[in-house]
Amino acid sequence: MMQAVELNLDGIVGPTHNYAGLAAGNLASMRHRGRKSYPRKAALQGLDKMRLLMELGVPQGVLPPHERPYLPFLRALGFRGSDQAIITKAAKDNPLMLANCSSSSAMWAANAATVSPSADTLDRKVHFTPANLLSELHRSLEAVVNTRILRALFANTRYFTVHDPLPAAWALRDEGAANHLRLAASHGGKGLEVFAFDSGAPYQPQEYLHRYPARQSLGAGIAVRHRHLIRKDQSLGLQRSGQCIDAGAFHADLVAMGNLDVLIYHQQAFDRGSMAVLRKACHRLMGAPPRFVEIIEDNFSLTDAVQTYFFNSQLVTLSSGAMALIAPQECRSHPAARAQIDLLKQRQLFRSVEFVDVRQSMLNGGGPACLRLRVVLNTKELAAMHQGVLLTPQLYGQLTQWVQKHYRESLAPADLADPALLRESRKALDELTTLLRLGSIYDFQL
Ligand code: SUG
Repeated sequence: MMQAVELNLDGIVGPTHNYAGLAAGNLASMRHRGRKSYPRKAALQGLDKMRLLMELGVPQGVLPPHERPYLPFLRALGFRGSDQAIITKAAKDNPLMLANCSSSSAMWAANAATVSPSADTLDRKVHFTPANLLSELHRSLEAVVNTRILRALFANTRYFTVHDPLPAAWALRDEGAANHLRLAASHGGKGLEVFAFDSGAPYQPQEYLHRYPARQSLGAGIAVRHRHLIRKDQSLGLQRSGQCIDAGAFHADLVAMGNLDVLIYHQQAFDRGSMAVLRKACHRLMGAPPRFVEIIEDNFSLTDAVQTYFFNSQLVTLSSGAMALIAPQECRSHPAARAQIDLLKQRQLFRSVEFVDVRQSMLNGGGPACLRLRVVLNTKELAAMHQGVLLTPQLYGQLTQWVQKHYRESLAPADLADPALLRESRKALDELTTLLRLGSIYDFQL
């Protein structure tokens, strides 16, 4: 068995970070609609979290933001003329569509793709399926560029396969790693890949049963398992409860967190029968009982979970082998969340706790774990990927300077109508691709 590590790739917050309230079923996004945003602060908060991980010895990398506003989308809707004319016209005639193509939502990298490490796949390659993100219009625009970026980062076909996103069909709607868990005795060992899904029957649109959209289909998990060549005994589907969706937990990573043999989940997160099957399957695969912790509603309610994003903490393995919990600062001052953290620490599920301030992202419903894509890589694979995105103290310094130079301090919803924002963003992103040695990845560069 090869030594492997978990690389965390965080999405850099984009220059157009704003609160347009676009995500149905995401309570924070809906609640903060129309608020003034602080793109510079948001990007620096994200970079500081990455630096913390790097300093803790966890391999850390970055994913570049996407080009926003995304003019190819507005052109596809029939807008004609110069870029400037299109933005002015869209702001007047269809501000909702302008908002949709101006969101910086690609920052939530946990939704960028589903990743299967080589220890789980029959051809021993690392497989990626970029998510089609079909449930929310603004997010569906990310799939094409995510595919391009992942292909630039993981270009070596000897080690990596970056698939196309699943066909853009409702029955195959896919939100990536936010609904994917991997349990294993070690990163390099065989893992059990768990595909959480929201609807009931395989290809039936049962989302109408819920108040909010059910964003992950069962069909997506089945297809990803097949295309990633995951061994039969190494995968499992896990149905999420409708209660979660209605309480505003729109992804599995808002009600469960896992790392290696540890899984901490809310009592109402999943179907009970499936949890028993999962526990057995883990035990069989690892040869020892996994460490599962169920947090019961009476001690910590689903409402608390959605309010604090406790389950959206990052549970990571440090170089010492011990685990650390990277929790949103909102948990520090919340008595019930704090009590859970103290209890779990006492039970030695992790050795240390770090609270991070990602408030700007949280106001749009994205906590620490939403901002990162986990990629388990062995030594050879890590060396074979594009090195320019791996965070070093030097790159951290360059990126903070780059943000200071290009990002606006604040953005009000009306500012999306300003064509200068497009010019500023393109200039920033163009410089970023040079900084990260990425070549041309944006439409405006092609
Ligand atoms: O898809 N918010 C994101 C938050 C994603 C959180 N990710 C995970 N749980 N892994 C979403 O709901 C709000 C965007 C806006 O209005 O611009 C938004 O898209």
